[in-house]
Amino acid sequence: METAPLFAALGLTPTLLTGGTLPVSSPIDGAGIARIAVTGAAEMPQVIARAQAAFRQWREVPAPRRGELVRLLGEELRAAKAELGALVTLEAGKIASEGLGEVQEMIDICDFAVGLSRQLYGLTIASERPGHRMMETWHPMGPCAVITAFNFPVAVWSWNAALALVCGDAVIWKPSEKTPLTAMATMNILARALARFGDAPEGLCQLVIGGPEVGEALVASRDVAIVSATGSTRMGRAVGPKVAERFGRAILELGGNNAMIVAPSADLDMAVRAIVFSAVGTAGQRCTSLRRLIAHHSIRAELVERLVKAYASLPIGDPRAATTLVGPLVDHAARDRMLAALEQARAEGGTVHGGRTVTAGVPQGGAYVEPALAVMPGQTAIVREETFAPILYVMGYDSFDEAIALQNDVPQGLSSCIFTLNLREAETFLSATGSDCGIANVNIGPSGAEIGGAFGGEKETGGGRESGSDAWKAYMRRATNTVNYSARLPLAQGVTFDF
Ligand code: UN1
Repeated sequence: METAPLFAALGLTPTLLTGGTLPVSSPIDGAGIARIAVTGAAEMPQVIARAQAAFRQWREVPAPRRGELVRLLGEELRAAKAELGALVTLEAGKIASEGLGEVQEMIDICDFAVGLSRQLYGLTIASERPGHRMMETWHPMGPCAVITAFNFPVAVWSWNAALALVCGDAVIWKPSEKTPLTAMATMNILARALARFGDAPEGLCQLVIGGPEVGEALVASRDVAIVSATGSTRMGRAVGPKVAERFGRAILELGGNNAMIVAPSADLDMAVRAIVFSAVGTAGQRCTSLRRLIAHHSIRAELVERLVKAYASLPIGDPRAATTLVGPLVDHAARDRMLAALEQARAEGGTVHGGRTVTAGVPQGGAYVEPALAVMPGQTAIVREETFAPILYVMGYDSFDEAIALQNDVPQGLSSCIFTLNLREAETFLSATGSDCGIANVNIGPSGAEIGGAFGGEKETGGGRESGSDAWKAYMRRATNTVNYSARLPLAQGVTFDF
């Protein structure tokens, strides 16, 4: 799709795209595509006050009616899927099918949230006192800040916003400075839904674009009840303690270092397909990307051979071309970090296949690389780090216990998987003594999760959960209610207090 009609279709007018101070470029060729205005730190108190005012109105709207807004958003996203997907490709460099997949993920969470808007259930609880009833009710919590990363520039906002909106919260979105255009386009799509909805409060969903000072204003404000932040562990270390200091609620989705164990019984054809998609897809720039392969010694050499062959056949290039499977890294700094990590892997005794810069047959100006396999002597220092690039470290194991120990012996705890046809291994991997991650899979890769499950992980991944299952509870406050419908006032725990 041509850039000018694409921008026009998404309401990105020349006025919005020029004259600002933030340069936006495409990873495809590094060329500048816009200069947009940023939100000043001085504007943040007003933004937050508007969100508070909107929240106070929105919390009184019945939840199923709030769901209607999200239903309309899902409809508008369906109508704009091709254009928004193409913009994700242009601005984040994802291949076309993954750009569209990201928008589909938005549509899916909208559908989920619409149903949820009639299911914000609390429990009733047996009281120990006669003539008493206990129950839980869930109430809107307050404005929710959503801080998102470049690699899922729109879907992660939607996981948070769709839930927050049905839960009765206002939303303030701070996208990555690398991907503001997809955020602006999403807000235009949301504006269509808001117009059809009719009477949503002004300021219900706001967008703020800018650097750390904008994020810091959200993190520091007592009027921002929830801060949902996706990004690096370093970012989370800055955000988490500040939100905790004011007893705000943080939902953190930080770094991953996701592994696959391949057991001797594994279906290797399936494992190879899963490995290549999860290690190479999105050019290794998903937080769920496969980064560590823990293969049984009896099959490791064969697996590496098959992977080296498969990697050599992968079309690398312009992500807009239908045949491309590996697009560019987000920028040249990301490529430098990848090359430095491979250098360190070699220094730590690794043998690297691939991993070279690609300049032939790709658009000039982009950061294109061959995906790399690094066969390591063990879980060395570099293997324990998350490098946001298509590097797959390969290690061997003898005993199943050793494989589990390797899987868990990293600081991060997002996603994990095992390929095995052995029931004992599969179930042990999923058990209390198995994977310590928030996501643990059998015979599928660690990435590409559906929205129906709770998404997030443990340890340095931050502990937050977004998206499906009961993740909505993080966007509401819980009240425990005890109602006495008797004519007496008994005390719990048998306490007497007669006077
Ligand atoms: C992310 O990389 O921040 O499971 C999110 C997946 C996608 C989401 C990734 N559904 O890979």
